[in-house]
Amino acid sequence: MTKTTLQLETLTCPTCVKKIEGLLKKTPGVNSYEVLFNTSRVKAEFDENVVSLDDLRGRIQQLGYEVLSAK
Ligand SMILES: [Cu+2]
Repeated sequence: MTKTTLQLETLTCPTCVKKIEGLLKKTPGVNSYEVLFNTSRVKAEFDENVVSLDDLRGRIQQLGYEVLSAK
């Protein structure tokens, strides 16, 4: 299991959090996740054999949120 923290562009309302949570929930390989509204960060634990960090970034960006950095 791999852990990552993604820094997103500033989330402007709680609906953004719900949308991102919904996306992560249905993404195969994502074991657990937390979307932090105050810091606009996503913490996730995922299985690299199923989904890559690039894939996660891409999915969030496709949803309409810029991913500024990932570590
Ligand atoms: Cu919003």
